[in-house]
Amino acid sequence: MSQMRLSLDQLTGTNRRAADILLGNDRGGYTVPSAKLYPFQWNWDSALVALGFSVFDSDRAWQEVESLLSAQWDNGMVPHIIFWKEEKSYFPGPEQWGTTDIAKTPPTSGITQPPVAATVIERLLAEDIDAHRDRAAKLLPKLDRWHQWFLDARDPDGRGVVAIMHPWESGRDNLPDWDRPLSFIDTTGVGTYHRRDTDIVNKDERPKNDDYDHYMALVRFGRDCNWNTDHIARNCPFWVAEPGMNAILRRAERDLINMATLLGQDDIAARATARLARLDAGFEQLWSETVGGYVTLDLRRDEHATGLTSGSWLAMFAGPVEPARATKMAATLTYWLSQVKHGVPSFDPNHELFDSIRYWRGPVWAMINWMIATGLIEHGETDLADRIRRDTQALIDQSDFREYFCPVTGRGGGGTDFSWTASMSLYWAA
Ligand code: 2M8
Repeated sequence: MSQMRLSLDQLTGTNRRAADILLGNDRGGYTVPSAKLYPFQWNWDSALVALGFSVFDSDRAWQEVESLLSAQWDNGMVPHIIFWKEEKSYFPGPEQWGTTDIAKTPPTSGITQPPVAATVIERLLAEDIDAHRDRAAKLLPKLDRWHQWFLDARDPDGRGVVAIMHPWESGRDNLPDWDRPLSFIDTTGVGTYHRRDTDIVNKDERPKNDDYDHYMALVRFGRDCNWNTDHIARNCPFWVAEPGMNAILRRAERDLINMATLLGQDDIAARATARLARLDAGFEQLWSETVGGYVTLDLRRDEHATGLTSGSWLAMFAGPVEPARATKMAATLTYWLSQVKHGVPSFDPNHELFDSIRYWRGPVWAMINWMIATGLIEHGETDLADRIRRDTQALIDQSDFREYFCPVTGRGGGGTDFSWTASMSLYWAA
């Protein structure tokens, strides 16, 4: 569809079906990622879904980001899940997060997710600056506070990279990068609980029970300190900086600067510029000469991960990568794509921990593909970007709008009628 503006009635075939998925997952001002598996509003899903809505209903696209940012905490954090309605089919729910005193109404989780919202809002604004100026102007201060929260809460020592305190914060839940940092966490106190996800989808496509024990230990850690960001930064047993989150934040700061400059919000532009300088410089710490790319850094141990992930390519989405490195990255990515039928796998297909169907340990995700392709185009790698776009649509054509896809066979995995897959098809890939 590639960003043409049409009315719903003008959409046909795959595009109409994608739009119908978004409308079917619309709960009135916010969209759930997938009706059964994820029945609430998720942070980066929502932002990315707004792009799909923007193809046929610009007002609804703005509502999506407005409802997301309306859940911002007083400290600036925009939570990763907003529990608008009571719904028992998802675990962990509001009781486990224990944020009712902090989040007010409705309850939310206690962590955040990659802040792709600014990048999305910049695109919504660019469609018609005069028409959308007032709506955007109201959101910029919220984005500014959220981005500032990242530096204050997740980089209090000023290293120039922001940490995640939970794998869920990265959005890439069971990436092999977390295995070693998680292995140091004591899970003896987590007790028994009932996972709901494996009631709905095949357990081979989900994180393992041992992963969930670690996830729950970290939720308990956050809840026990009432999500106190100082305590978390000093004591959380999981504290890693990863290229996906840091790249998306750097991109978000660039897009926030563009919008603030355009709308005359000079103080926001100045603050974002200062933050960006710190983040751009700090990102260098994620470069591993041994691995040959940007990798996760365990900040508690000052130790790089041993594999490249789909987040590594997001360095090109973040901003300019020096030509020699960009060329090397494009060559490695080309090699990855020669190893699988469809790209981009979420983890190095040659690494021993690659698992083609288990969630974030190998499968292809449409919205990551969009971000990677966007960065590639900005570095002149248009053929590679086009291959990724075509792969994305081929996967959807073969396996429908699934949560993610096996890079080897093209088989779909996880949830069905998935919002961000539909959004990416409609906005970009079809
Ligand atoms: C997945 O994560 C949630 C926890 O946040 C889960 O598995 O329960 C991830 O793919 C995440 O990136 C995504 O935002 C969420 C909803 O689609 O599902």
